[in-house]
Amino acid sequence: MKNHIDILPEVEAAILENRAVVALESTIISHGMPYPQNLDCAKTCEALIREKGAVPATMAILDGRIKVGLTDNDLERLATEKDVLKCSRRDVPYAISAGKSGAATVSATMIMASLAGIKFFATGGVGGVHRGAEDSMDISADLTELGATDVCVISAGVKSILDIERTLEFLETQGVPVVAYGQNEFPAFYTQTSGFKAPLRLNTPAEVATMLKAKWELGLKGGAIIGNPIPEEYAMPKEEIDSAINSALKKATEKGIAGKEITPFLLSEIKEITKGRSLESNMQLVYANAKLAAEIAVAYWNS
Ligand code: PSU
Ligand code: MN
Repeated sequence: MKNHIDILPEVEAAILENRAVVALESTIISHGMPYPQNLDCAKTCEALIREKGAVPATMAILDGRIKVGLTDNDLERLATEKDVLKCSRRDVPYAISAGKSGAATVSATMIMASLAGIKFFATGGVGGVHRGAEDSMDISADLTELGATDVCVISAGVKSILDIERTLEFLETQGVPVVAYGQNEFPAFYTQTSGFKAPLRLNTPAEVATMLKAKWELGLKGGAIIGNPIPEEYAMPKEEIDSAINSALKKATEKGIAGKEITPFLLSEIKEITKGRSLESNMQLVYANAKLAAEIAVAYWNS
């Protein structure tokens, strides 16, 4: 395995000593946010995780090597270079064989975390079942990864660019515990609520850690999603975000955008339409998730 993977010494030491480590993804850096906010967000997440007593490990592929934990210079490359691939599970082997650089989506980050022995991962939003998936069959590889790989993902829920109801159904089929943190409804990324009740509600990091311990002690493969609602002061007004999402979806259809391009396209359109307000919300919800992920990881490794 070490043929293809470099683990930062600080991260490796924490893993070997059973100390809390939190994985972070890099698609959000290379394809989810513009420069320089992307770099600022990546560095701030790492700092917040450290403040909570855990070690951050941002994941990516650089020049054909999987990197578990990135240096500031690596983060800068991912934030600025133009030819960074967006890598989900299927794209990882090619990026390695061709010596390319690739940003890791949720699915690829889960794989890299699992290879290194990391169990907790903070992101903004996971991919899901796209609206219209009954025709396009566009279902994110993140969802099947959650069914297969033992990593808990702390996110702000599922954006309403996606079909939230079908995403929750698909996760049930995959056997993935879906948790709303501290409320009954599953959160919808830019807003605290989605209109859909989550199958499960947990209220403390210790409750989440204990549930995962039970799952993995039983040998039940796969991850879990913790839906952490965006802090109220940064949530977007529902009408504003719904209208931005609908305009963005319409434009994507008109331009024939599909496949792996669609999520980055929609995020960038929504940011333009909301004059940057969605980007501020996006950054703040990622910070909240980084902090909660560190609290859960600390609770898990201290119990
Ligand atoms: N949602 C966001 N920002 C992102 C993504 C999702 O708000 O950057 C990224 C994540 O890396 C996620 C990926 O894993 O998009 C899903 O892409 P797709 O829809 O192509 O599966
Ligand atoms: Mn897709």
